[in-house]
Amino acid sequence: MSEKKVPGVSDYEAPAGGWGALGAVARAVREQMAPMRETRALHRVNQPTGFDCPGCAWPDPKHTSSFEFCENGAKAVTWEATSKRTTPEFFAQHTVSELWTWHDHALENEGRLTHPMAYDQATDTFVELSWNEAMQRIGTALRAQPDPNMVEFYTSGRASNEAAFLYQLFAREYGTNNFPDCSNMCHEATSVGLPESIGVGKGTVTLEDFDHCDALFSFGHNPGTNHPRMLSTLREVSLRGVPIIVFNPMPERGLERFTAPQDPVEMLTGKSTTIASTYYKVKVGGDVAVLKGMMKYLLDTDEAERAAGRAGTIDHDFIAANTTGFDALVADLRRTRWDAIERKAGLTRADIEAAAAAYAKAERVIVAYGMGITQHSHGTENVQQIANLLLMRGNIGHEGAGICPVRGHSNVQGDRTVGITEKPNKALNDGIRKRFGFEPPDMHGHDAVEAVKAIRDGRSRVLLCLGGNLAVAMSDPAATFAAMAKLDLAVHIATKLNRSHLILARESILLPCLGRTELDVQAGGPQSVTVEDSMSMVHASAGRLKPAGPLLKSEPAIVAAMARATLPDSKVEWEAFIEDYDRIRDAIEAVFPIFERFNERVRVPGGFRLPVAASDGVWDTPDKRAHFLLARGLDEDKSGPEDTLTLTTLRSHDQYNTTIYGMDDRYRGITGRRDVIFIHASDLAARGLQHGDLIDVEAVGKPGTAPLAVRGYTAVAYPIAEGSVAMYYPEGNALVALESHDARSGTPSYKSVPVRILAARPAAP
Ligand SMILES: Nc1nc2c(c(=O)[nH]1)N[C@H]1C(S)=C(S)[C@@H](COP(=O)(O)OP(=O)(O)OC[C@H]3O[C@@H](n4cnc5c(=O)[nH]c(N)nc54)[C@H](O)[C@@H]3O)O[C@H]1N2
Ligand SMILES: Nc1nc2c(c(=O)[nH]1)N[C@H]1C(S)=C(S)[C@@H](COP(=O)(O)OP(=O)(O)OC[C@H]3O[C@@H](n4cnc5c(=O)[nH]c(N)nc54)[C@H](O)[C@@H]3O)O[C@H]1N2
Ligand SMILES: [Mo]
Repeated sequence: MSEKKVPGVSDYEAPAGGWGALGAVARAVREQMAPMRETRALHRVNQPTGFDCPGCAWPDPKHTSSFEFCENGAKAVTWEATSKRTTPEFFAQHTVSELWTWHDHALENEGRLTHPMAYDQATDTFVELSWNEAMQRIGTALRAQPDPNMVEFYTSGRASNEAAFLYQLFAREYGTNNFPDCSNMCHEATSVGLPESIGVGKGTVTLEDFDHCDALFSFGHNPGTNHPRMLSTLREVSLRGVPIIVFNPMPERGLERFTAPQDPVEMLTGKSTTIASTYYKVKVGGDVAVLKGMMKYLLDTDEAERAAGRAGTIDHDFIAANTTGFDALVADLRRTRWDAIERKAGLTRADIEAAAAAYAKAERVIVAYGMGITQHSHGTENVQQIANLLLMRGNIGHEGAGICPVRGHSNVQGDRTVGITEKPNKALNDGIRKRFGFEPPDMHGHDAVEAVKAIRDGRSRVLLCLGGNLAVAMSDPAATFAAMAKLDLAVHIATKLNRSHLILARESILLPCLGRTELDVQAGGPQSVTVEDSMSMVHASAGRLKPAGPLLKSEPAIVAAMARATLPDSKVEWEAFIEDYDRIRDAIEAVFPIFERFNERVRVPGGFRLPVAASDGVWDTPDKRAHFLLARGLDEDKSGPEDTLTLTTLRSHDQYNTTIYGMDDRYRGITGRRDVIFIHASDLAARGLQHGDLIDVEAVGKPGTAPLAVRGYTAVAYPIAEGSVAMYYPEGNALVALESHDARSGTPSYKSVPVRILAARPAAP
């Protein structure tokens, strides 16, 4: 970084984890919680009899005997279990017009919602109403819609299996498959790409596979911040001497070195474990080029090795026995030129070949990836090229090898498993028909981007949100906010106030719900819910804290109440379900046979794994084979003029998606601010700009239209890949057009926005 002093910008030299992490937890606890509540909450995270951490979807080690320390898990827990409250008195004191001017951090930092509230136009405030009245209003509005497809049922991935199952049941009995959900903005490229490749839209590895791999590749995810418990896994892999090869445009500290807070020696001596054995700063959007380059190397060396009478670098027996499409892939790779690969990847042929050689040397390889792969205009192709690379050496379907999409929200995978999908398959609809005796709709519904467009165009009039902050998470806030202001009814089931709640529909209702940490008592006694992690492990979660207020209801109970208010002749036994969630689980089992003996198996500590055929080398595709699939050429998506940079949007260390815990990003050396753009010194110099300069960022859009832009950001010279720039999410959404998404999966291109940067213009008079 340059010598010039810029407020809030410095170098962070320490490893990930360590005392810095412990200090951050102490701070989170101090700021949010009363001491008793905190200790009781933190010691129950991810314990067999405790609750599932709402922080991320990384699995728990088999035998969790001690509390696995995780800074960001602790922040997620303290944020939910806070002693602060957003009460009717608070709402009476602040008009919505005033709240709109607050920072996102300030809104949520008021604490937990305590009462059902509805917007009152006369006073421009939210005012209390009874649960009964709220439900009546919702039921009346839903019954008044001329077409059930004018209602959107949004889900954020924190919802439990039980809540999500009831929610999809309600929507389907009501008559729509409009299920926009956070997964559409997240791992949808995985859900669309992998079934075509290997017959299942989920990861194939288990946590135990990490004990057996002999090479590990990481593409586009930041475990130090977003799945910190993965650092313990990576550390063990590194300590076994296994190469960990990283492709990421940013130097992420958690992928570089880690001091394990559980390791007294590391903590007391200040030592750390090196994580990445090699770190390649690939250009933003350059992963397809890297993957193709690695596969090209395999082709070339395979021939040479065989010619020399040695074992080749490609597993032809596996390919012949298990796959189709290899010849087309070979032809595609032969056509792809190294100069195009190098330009697109921003890496040399020698670099890519070195990575490929490490891959070829290993017998059991895992590839882990995150949003750096999926959130691109070619996200599905990215995912499928990873599958190709693995299939070329038979690295899917046996111990120590496989593909590992690192999921986001703690139950985003489970929500999809239990029916949150806008494209139901026959088995799902048959299951519902058989168990419940109503006819579920076949027609495809809306995903997240389509839902916002439908609302914008007046084709949808009602938005129900089971958690989340859709307006802020979605691309192009100007367009999205304006769309949502046209709704007839917006209903938010939420724990905390956020900006989406403040975008007023003709009628806006907030319904406060219990969080993961809290006791959920129904007529049948205390209840537990279930979740599925990134590795298809399903286990129970039961909170123990006293609820944040006496009026809070559980998510399943709220969904059931909305259904009863809307569907007087419902065929579903809503009341019985809420008395005892075991009955919901029995119904899940009836609709989805993979949940056989659900209630029995989920009571075993640690839970059980849902079947993933590809983990056993069984390909659940129409022709029962795995498929090599092609990506477009590398020259086709040249975007914009010469001075174009590619912007990616990232999470800071102090946020959970749109929830901003604080304004610091410790590992990247940023303190007290988020209005920065990370850029390579050479890219600054080429534009006559300097570290610390105020700049404007303009998206390169359709010629002749006003560009999406953000103004007055501070340039931070940073060792990011040249030609790439990075900003924080959600601020960066102001540069992403609604139309800019993967054509195959609909995933917005949050991580490949062509932009231009300019010295800041003074604000218009
Ligand atoms: N504390 C915390 N935990 C979280 C979340 C959170 O916000 N905070 N969010 C949760 C959710 S919903 C999700 S989906 C996950 C997200 O977890 P990640 O997938 O780690 O999410 P991002 O912060 O978006 O980081 C993406 C990483 O990809 C890199 N990257 C960006 N563009 C590219 C590219 O083109 N190629 C490559 N190879 N790399 C690239 C970035 O430098 C960054 O390191 O985390 C979950 N866990
Ligand atoms: N530019 C850019 N945009 C992105 C991304 C990116 O990387 N870059 N990432 C995308 C990704 S991966 C995702 S997953 C989406 C996230 O999109 P969402 O899932 O919609 O957003 P969150 O910020 O996770 O939602 C936070 C809100 O959830 C509510 N909440 C918290 N806990 C609970 C609970 O237990 N129950 C209920 N009912 N409500 C609760 C609170 O009110 C809180 O304000 O954003 C996407 N948007
Ligand atoms: Mo996500």
